[in-house]
Amino acid sequence: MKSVLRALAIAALVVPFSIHAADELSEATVKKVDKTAGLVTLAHGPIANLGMPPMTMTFKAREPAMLKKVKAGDTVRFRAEETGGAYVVVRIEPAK
Ligand SMILES: [Cu+2]
Repeated sequence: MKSVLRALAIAALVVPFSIHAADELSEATVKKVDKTAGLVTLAHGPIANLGMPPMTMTFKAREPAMLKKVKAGDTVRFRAEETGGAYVVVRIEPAK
């Protein structure tokens, strides 16, 4: 019984954090867009949800059509997730 209460207490703490983390966006400057291959190279700031420090790297877009609204030189906000060992951009938008 004690362990059940403990599990519930942990869930109560973790769930709101997870909901917030799912919305978290990182910032980047677009270096290169390859719409055909569905790849985008970003000079990105820290990515908290992946524990990744700032760097320049190439991501796969979840859908190549996502890349129509961004171009090299743009400042963007994006969400990347690790899927099957690859880093995939699941959301990307020009920063306002
Ligand atoms: Cu990176």
